[in-house]
Amino acid sequence: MPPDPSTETNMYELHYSPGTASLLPHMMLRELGVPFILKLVDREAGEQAGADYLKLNPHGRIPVLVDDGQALYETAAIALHLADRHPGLAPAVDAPDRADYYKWMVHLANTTQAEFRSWFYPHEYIDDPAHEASAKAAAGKRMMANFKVIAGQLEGREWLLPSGFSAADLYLLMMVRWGRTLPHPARDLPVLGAHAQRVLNRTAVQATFAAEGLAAPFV
Ligand SMILES: N[C@@H](CCC(=O)N[C@@H](CS)C(=O)NCC(=O)O)C(=O)O
Repeated sequence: MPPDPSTETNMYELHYSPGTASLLPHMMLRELGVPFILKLVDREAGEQAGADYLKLNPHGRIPVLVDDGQALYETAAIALHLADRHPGLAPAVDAPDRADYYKWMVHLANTTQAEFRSWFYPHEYIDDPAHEASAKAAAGKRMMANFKVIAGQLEGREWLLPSGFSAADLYLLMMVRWGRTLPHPARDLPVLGAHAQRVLNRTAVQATFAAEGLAAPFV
């Protein structure tokens, strides 16, 4: 549980919406055990496009992390920042795994998560609405191919990095969770299903899902 806000100063403020990309920084904050406040962005009411939220993120997207008055957006940037500020979720800068850690964080952000934008919001990628179903189908195929490659890389390992659990595993869980909506759900690749379960077994992850009111099946 986050500490009592009334007793803390300079606390992180995470602007979130349940199950969205804010899930990664939310899980990280709980894993790291640092104080934070959650601020719900009401997507039903379009709050992410409202004047107040646009002051935090002019792109109108979730999440935003406010750190000591500075608003930071982009999920991966927030994740890298938190992992740098607090030990426990990333290899040290000079550790052998550090380059691999960058690779995973950037791949999951720049390819896997970015592809999901085209799966969940296909209309943004086409001019003619008649092509929406086709754009979505193509996105689904790219996603499933991406997950197959990731599963191959994870084969025989407990976590993405040889040195152990990291923020990249939390990122992958969020991707596999979103991938439950694909024609072939990501969790059905046995390596990914087993990895997701290992991450879901973590106390901080369970606390995050409970706090966001996310119901089973989680992936
Ligand atoms: N690249 C951005 C993408 C964030 C993003 O697409 N967030 C979605 C929720 S998962 C969102 O805010 N959707 C609402 C909208 O686009 O209006 C990031 O990683 O922070």
